[in-house]
Amino acid sequence: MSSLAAHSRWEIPEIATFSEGPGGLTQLLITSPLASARIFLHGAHVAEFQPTGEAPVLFMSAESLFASGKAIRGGVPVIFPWFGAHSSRPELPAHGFARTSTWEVEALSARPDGAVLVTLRLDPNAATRALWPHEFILRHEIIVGTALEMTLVVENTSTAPLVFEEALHTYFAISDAREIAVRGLHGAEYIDKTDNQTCKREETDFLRFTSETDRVFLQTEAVCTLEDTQTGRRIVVEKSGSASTVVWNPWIAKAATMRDFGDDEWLHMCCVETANVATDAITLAPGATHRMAARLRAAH
Ligand code: TA6
Repeated sequence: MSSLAAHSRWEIPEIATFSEGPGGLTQLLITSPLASARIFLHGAHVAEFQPTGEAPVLFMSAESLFASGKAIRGGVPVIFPWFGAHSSRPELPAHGFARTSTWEVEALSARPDGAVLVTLRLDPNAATRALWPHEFILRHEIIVGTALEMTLVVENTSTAPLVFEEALHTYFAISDAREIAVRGLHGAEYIDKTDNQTCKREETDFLRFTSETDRVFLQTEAVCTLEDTQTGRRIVVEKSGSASTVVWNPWIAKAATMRDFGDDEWLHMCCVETANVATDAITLAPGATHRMAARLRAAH
């Protein structure tokens, strides 16, 4: 049975429909009175989110690949079970396997208020076990409404503790990276990945981009706000179950090395990622479940 035929039973006419997207990837298109969204089963990847009457909230590279086994450059990559390069096996795919796996639909419904709820699920398979020999169930619960709510739910179905890193690696659409600031991280300790992983403390509440920026903030539950001084738009990022926030902009030189990213696209994006990484990695007891959630909304 084709992937589309297998999913047609979930469809909500005129609100939530499955179709073949770029690269033949199965996509769920949501058009509710509150917002529109595009979600790929590939990586349980929210690629687009646009509240009604607002500009798109998420950035998507015009050069992104859409292909089996390849990461999508933009939207919200789901990072699990490790962040960045694998700690002991550098040959393994960066940021783990969740974002390049095909997830299954477990639930899809519309709420009376017009929000659409979808749960995507990833179970272990030969490919995941070859990379990471552990048993788990991973769910991505997504609510598309005036805000975008994403919850990564990890269930430890094994008889041993599960240790993992995770992130909702959100790419935000902005007018000009030189004209925006990220508020909320004043005083937070971070690892500066552009300065030999040096540990520093954020001195300002108005983090601006003036060069390549790659900061892993630890032990912070802060609400972050992206302030676009050009458009006056603010995007608020609330979170729960997350002790880390990663802030990234590749800037000019790194952008030029990225094949799936336009040379000038660094101007129009920044990542503020809801995560549990490094010393904030999660150790989950057998049979236990962990939830990490991010809630994104545009505010004026
Ligand atoms: O979250 C920031 C980061 O870890 C950067 O170091 C950069 O590697 C970025 O993720 C993108 O990683 P990717 O594997 O998607 O190219």
